[in-house]
Amino acid sequence: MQSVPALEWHLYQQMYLIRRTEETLLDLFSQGLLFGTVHTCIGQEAIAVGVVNAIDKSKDVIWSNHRGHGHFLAYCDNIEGLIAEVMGKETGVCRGIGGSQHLHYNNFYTNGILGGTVACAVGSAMAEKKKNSGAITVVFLGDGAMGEGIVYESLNMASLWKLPVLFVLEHNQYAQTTPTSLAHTGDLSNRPKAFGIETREIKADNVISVNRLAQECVHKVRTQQKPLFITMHTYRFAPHSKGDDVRPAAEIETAKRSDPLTHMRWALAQINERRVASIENEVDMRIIEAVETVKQQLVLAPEMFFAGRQP
Ligand SMILES: Cc1ncc(C[n+]2csc(CCOP(=O)(O)OP(=O)(O)O)c2C)c(N)n1
Ligand SMILES: [Mg+2]
Repeated sequence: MQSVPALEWHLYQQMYLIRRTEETLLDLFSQGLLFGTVHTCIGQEAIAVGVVNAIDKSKDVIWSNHRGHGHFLAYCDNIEGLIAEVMGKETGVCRGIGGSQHLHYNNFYTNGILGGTVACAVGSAMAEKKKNSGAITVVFLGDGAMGEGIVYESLNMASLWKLPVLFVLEHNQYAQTTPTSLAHTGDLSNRPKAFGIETREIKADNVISVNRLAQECVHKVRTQQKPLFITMHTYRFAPHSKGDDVRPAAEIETAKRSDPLTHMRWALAQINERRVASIENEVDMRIIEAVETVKQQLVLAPEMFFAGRQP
């Protein structure tokens, strides 16, 4: 039997875990068990998994955005902490106070203010450089965020001050319901070049290729101590958040033909179907158990929310 490198099994396991967790969150939302809204990265998992597995988790910093569950799970695998956080439970990774868009764990941060996180990433890259920690910063942003002026100020400073930042543009062709073509002129992937930043571009439908490119870029950013910008072409299969989807059904169906999860599953199953099934079964069980555990816990009461937070 042909052998598959351990890394590839791991990448598949993480993509499957992210997909199933996100589907579960949508389910919980429909049952009225989630607070706020939820933005899933269903269809875009190869980016989260490919990039996060290229960094040094012991020191590198990640800034993510409103669509950050996949980045978070690829970083720390904490299903229960995520589900509890989104369900407003005290056992959540931010004690139920942050919610879906404000996740923080070790060197991982998310925030829903488009573009704001890009400036934060440049700041953290500068701090790490001054500390000589050897850490790089990775920031994920969407094509919609490329309409924010602060992104361009950030690109300018990152280049001017030679900061080790890897910008990862998840170009899923839409900002909420607005197609890129109605919001931006020119080619988004070329814009960083105006600031002297090197760029790369990839169709993110194969996690192994994404991971290889990310490894090469992480190495370059770390050793050359300067920024790099990757545009990753992708597509989200689910609505922007919940129910806000006006994209043509045929377009979504066509995009699903490039589903990174289905493709990798097919390839791995040709080699070892039983192992694929066992990986999936284990993940399914972990998610079921996490949901059951979290459901039993108390929702954060208002007085707990504000406890210790008064001036
Ligand atoms: C500064 C700011 N303006 C508007 C919003 C509302 N908003 C949330 S997500 C979103 C669309 C984002 O599109 P994109 O950056 O392409 O990311 P995607 O949702 O496609 O992953 C908008 C407009 C926001 N969060 N922050
Ligand atoms: Mg987008």
